[in-house]
Amino acid sequence: MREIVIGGAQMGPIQRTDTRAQVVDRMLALLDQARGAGCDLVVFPELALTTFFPRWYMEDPAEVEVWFEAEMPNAATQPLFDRAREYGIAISFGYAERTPDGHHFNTSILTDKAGEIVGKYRKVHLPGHSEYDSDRAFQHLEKRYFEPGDLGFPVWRNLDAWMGMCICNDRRWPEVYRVMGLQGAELIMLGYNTPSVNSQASAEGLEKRLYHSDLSMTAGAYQNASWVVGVAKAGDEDGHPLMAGSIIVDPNGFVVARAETEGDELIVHPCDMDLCAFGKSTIFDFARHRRTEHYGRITAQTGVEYPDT
Ligand code: ING
Repeated sequence: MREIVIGGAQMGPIQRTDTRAQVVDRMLALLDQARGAGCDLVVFPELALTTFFPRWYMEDPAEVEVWFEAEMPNAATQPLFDRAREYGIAISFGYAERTPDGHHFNTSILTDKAGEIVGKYRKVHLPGHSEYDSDRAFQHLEKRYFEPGDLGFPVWRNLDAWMGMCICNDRRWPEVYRVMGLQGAELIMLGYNTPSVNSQASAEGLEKRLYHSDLSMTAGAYQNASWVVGVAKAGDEDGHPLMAGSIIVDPNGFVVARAETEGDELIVHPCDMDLCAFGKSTIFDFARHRRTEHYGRITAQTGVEYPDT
């Protein structure tokens, strides 16, 4: 049995005026709680260090840059890496990355139990828009502030298991799980910042949004016989509600742990990586069952191309 006790460290709202130090203190408190719960790995949300700033329209590049980290670890986050190493807990968290050559990504990192970064992922699927949209009740400007990820969907060996990451909107795209599943992923971790209400003010309820979030992650888990951990940044950020709903999903697609609040909350589950073996050797034995000669459209096309009738 290759058991990894996984903690999903859901975070409540981060206000625009909150400092990195205030946020890291909250992450440290969740890490302390995780140690008490015997966690081996803790997953934090997308953009865990700041408010979800893509909701704000900014034109001045200097105003945008303050949301980004030029290096990782850095002074603000070093205490997190130090304590994770002290506890022997691997961590994953998301942040806004500015590269030395000036590129901007919505990024997440993964460490080993010694606090060393063993993996980095850059969000591929950027929802929303890049210019100010006056029709929206609030903006969603990830396409303005981030470039699409350029690292693909890598999988790493860590804690004696094959694991990968994605971020937020990525979780809605089946290709994301499958590309990692085709690398043997047994655990897929992700953070998200998902508004509770629709920016087009349609009557899309919170219940429907939570259902779609669950549906995306439970399907991805089942169809690739992998654990999936989805961790929210939730609550009211400067008047903009984000939904919670953090979950841990087993390789059969069952939700085995779920957050109950919209605040800082740790959910924990002992995840036996060997539970992936049955699905990977029967229904989803990719080598035995997939017929790739028929899948060409999935990478040949971006949008719909109707058949000639
Ligand atoms: N947020 C949202 C997400 O994919 C969204 C965007 C909200 C899409 C609601 C569809 C419905 O969860 C991010 N940050 O990707």
